[in-house]
Amino acid sequence: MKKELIKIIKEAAKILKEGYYKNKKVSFKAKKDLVTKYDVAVEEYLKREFSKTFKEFNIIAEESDNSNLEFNNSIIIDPIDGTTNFVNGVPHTAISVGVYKNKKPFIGVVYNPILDELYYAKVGKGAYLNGKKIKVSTQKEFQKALISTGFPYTSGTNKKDLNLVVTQIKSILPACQDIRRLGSASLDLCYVAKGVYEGYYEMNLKAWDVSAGIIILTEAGGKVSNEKAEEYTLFKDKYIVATNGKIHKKLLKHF
Ligand code: LIP
Repeated sequence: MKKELIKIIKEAAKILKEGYYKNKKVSFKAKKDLVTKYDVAVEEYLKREFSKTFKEFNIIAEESDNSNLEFNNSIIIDPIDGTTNFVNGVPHTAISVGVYKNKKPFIGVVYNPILDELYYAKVGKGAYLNGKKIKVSTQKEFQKALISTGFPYTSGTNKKDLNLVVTQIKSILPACQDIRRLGSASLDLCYVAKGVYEGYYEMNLKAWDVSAGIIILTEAGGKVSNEKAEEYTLFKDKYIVATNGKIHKKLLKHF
């Protein structure tokens, strides 16, 4: 499956890359939630090619109506993760594709065509960046940990969510080395996987933001949970907490 999957993703990425360097008309799904014709075009291409090639999977995708689809043998697509970056010319934007068999993780691919970085992992086989094995960092000290987060779209309209974001930063920032906000959940997870960040957390993400990244991070030796230290469940949990494993408990104390 690997070869065909990557071939299709790299082909779709040409649409993303072309759009990245153009002036774009932006539509708003919600106050902070953007979409462009490129999100739709990348998604349509992936859906068409995946459904021809991988007939045993249904396809759950960000810009589609998924209401009649059951999550089981599924390919979960975010055509452009980091759309705000894509629109504004910040080169942290990626296609994210998570493949699940019987709801269980199978393969994750995250491809940033601007930086030409392809992250790939198959369960049990390790995680790779452009073909080279990646591993999480070995840092155990929270004070030396670089943590990443994201701000949910709901923070523009929902006071409670905005307050939660602020409360967590107030608690975590003095305790760690520093905090980053890259703007693409799938890449944030890959950055923990390759040892750049020690940890990452965010609320209100959708399954397509993280379906691939959690496979890549787990295969790189990391740990993923919800804020209560329970297994993270796609389509259900409010928070994702993802780390190198060594600082997991220390990060969870701040929730
Ligand atoms: C985005 C995430 C980002 C998060 C945004 C949004 P999109 O995904 O990757 O980390 O902060 O709220 O969910 O909408 O660009 O695919």
